[in-house]
Amino acid sequence: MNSPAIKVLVAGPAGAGKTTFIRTLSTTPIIDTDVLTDDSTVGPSTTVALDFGTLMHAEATVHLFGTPGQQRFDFMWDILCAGSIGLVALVAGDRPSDLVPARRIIEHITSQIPIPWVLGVTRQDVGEVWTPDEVGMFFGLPADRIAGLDARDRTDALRLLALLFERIAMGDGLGEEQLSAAGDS
Ligand SMILES: Nc1nc2c(ncn2[C@@H]2O[C@H](COP(=O)(O)OP(=O)(O)OP(=O)(O)O)[C@@H](O)[C@H]2O)c(=O)[nH]1
Ligand SMILES: [Mg+2]
Repeated sequence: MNSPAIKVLVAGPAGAGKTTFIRTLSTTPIIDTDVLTDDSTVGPSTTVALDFGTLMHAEATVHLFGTPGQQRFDFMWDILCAGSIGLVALVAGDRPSDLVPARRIIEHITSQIPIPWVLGVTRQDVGEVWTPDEVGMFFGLPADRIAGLDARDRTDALRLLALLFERIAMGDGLGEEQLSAAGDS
């Protein structure tokens, strides 16, 4: 018998590391829809539709769906969030200007589907970055819902995913109300 599949969404601003995170975690070749870009704020490539990867967690197959970060593809967020049981939101720790857009994306998704979510602060391996604690303060998030990571590092990525599974196991239905309580700066 096939193991049950669960769907986890990975979202965040362009260049946050979503495709990288899925590539790092997936034990099957990922499907990505990246195209080359010369937009220096993003990366060498940007996702135009979705990313898809899989891994096993406990007895379940986890389907990781990555969203495009660019606002012009935001119609994909609603399509991709259907049926998800949790959200990994990512934001680059060296891009403080992405914090507000990241919050908007989380609000958008959790208002469509009130799923548990955790936040990963990527690029912890580069020099000047905001720490998870600092970003946690901005979002009003407790330490057990946020982690710093290098999205290319499997141990880091698994640690963040484990935080999400803890929230899911706790039956968290938390969402936008928690965010909106977190100071609307
Ligand atoms: N050093 C470092 N580089 C990272 C990290 N995460 C992602 N990158 C790099 O940052 C660039 C952008 O990463 P992507 O995974 O494509 O970002 P994305 O969130 O999928 O971006 P969009 O598809 O445009 O929304 C790539 O060159 C990655 O290798 C990280 O934690 N550390
Ligand atoms: Mg991408």
